[in-house]
Amino acid sequence: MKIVSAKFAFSSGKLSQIPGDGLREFAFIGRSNVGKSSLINMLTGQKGLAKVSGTPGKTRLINHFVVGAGVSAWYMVDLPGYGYARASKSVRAGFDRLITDYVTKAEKLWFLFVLVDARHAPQKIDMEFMEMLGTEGVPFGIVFTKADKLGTNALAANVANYKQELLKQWEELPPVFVSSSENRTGGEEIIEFIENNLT
Ligand SMILES: Nc1nc2c(ncn2[C@@H]2O[C@H](COP(=O)(O)OP(=O)(O)O)[C@@H](O)[C@H]2O)c(=O)[nH]1
Ligand SMILES: [Mg+2]
Repeated sequence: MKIVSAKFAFSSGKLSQIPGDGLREFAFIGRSNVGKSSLINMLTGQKGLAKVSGTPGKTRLINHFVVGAGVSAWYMVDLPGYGYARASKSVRAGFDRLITDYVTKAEKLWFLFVLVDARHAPQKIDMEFMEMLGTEGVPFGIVFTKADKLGTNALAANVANYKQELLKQWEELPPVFVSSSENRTGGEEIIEFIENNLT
């Protein structure tokens, strides 16, 4: 399946600004610069849909993009990056209020893709974030981004190592995807996964 139509719908600075129109939301999150906007652009086949930026973490908005039309439409949601400035300790696990509000309270959040850079060993902040998702019962998967930056063997080794680390904390592995926006790979599996979760 290919996404045939995707367009910007609205930006929200607060959870209450998100209109409750009943469409399912598939959201993307990760550290700033992990390649979130690039992935959204690749998935939708629109280069300029989400802004790809060299100066991360400036806007703290949730951006909704509507995919398709009518009853089968759904939202692709671009969440602000985490980890560029830790929020106050009072906020759950130290994550930004907008992010925790969205992931814990958005009624139509159907699935959350957590992006991690394929080159790195598991980072504390990502582990903490996934732990919070587990505690809150948010369904999520992991997307290893920038796969083009590694050779085949190094990529496989990193992904295997990451899974091993996860299994120290989790009984079961979440769905795992590997992508490169540079080489335009891995998108089909993500879209197919979403498709399978629409009905
Ligand atoms: N080599 C490579 N670079 C990427 C890839 N995805 C994103 N980038 C680069 O990483 C930087 C941050 O990307 P962006 O999509 O803005 O990340 P975001 O902050 O998570 O939205 C940009 O310079 C992108 O060109 C990828 O798959 N491969
Ligand atoms: Mg971005």
